[in-house]
Amino acid sequence: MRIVILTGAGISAESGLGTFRDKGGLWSQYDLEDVATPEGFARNPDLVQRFYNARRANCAAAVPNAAHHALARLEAALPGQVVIVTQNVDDLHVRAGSKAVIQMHGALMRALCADCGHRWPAPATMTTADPCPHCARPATRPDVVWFGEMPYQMEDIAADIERADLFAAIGTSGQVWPAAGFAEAAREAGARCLELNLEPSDVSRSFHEHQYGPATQIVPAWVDRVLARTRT
Ligand code: BV8
Repeated sequence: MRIVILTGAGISAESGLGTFRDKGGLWSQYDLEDVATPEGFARNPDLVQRFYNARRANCAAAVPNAAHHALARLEAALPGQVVIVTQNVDDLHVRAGSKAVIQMHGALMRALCADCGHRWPAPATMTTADPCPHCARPATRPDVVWFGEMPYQMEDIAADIERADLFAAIGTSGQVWPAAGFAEAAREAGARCLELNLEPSDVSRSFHEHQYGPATQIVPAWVDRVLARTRT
C-alpha cells in the first residue's frame, strides 16, 4: 500500500498556527504580494524578514496536534509506505515523528543564501544582512518558496503520486498550484482520493471521498480505519 498525504495550513490550525485564507488568516493581515513574492522581498526585505521572524517564533512556540501525531503513527505502522507532501513551512510533522516528509514550499526553520544557495538552520531573528556561513555575503533569506518560485522536489512528488494507491489531502483549500493539481494527477494514476478538511476545497470534485471536520478529530479516526483495513 503506497499512501501519499498532502497537507496544508489547516492541519496546523489547531496547533495555533494561522491559516492563510480563513477569516482573520495571514492573507487578510498582510498582502501576499508584499511578503510572499521575490518582488516583495526585493522591495522591502525588512518587512518580509519581520513577517517570517514572527511566524518562526509562533512555530517554535507551537506543538504538533493529534492530526500530526496520527500521521506519524500511520507511517510507523506502515514503514516505507507513507509519504507526506506538505505545503506548510512549519516543522510540526517532523516534530510529531514523521520521517518521510517533503516540504515542497520550504521550511521556516531553514535559512537560504540568495547568492550561493547554501542552507543552514535559521536564527530565531533573521536579517538580510546576516552573513552567509558559507560565502559570507549578506544575502540571507528564509528558505521558503514564494509565489512565482519553483516548489521543491517536484520530480519526487510526481513519482510518489504516480505510484500511489491512496491519496489524501488534509487541511488545504486547493487554491495554490501546482499542489492543488496533485489530487487530479493521483486520480488519473489510479489512486483512491480522499479529502479531509473543515469544508469543501476548491478541488473537491477531484476526490472520490470527503470527510469534513476539525483535523484533530477526523485524521486520527481516518488513520484508525486505514490501519484496521491493513490488519484484516
Ligand atoms: C509556481 C510558502 C511555477 C511561503 C506558499 C502568477 C505568477 C506566478 C505564479 C502564479 C501566478 N498565478 C498563479 C500562479 C501559480 C501560483 C499560485 O498558485 N497562485 C495562487 C494564489 C493562484 N503558484 C506559485 O507561484 C507556485 N510556484 O507556480 O512555479 C511552476 C509551475 C508548475 C510546476 C512547478 C512550478 C509557488 C506557490 C507556493 C507559494 N508559497 N507558502 C509561506 O508559507 O509564507 S503558498 C501558501 O499557501 C502556503 O504554503 C499554504 O500552505 C499554501 C496553500 O494554502 P493552504 O495550505 O491550502 O492554506 P489555506 O489557508 O488556503 O487553507 C486552509 C484550509 O484548511 C482551508 O480549506 C480550511 O477550511 C482548512 N482548515 C482550517 N482549519 C482547519 C482546517 N481543516 C481541518 N481542520 C482544521 N482545524
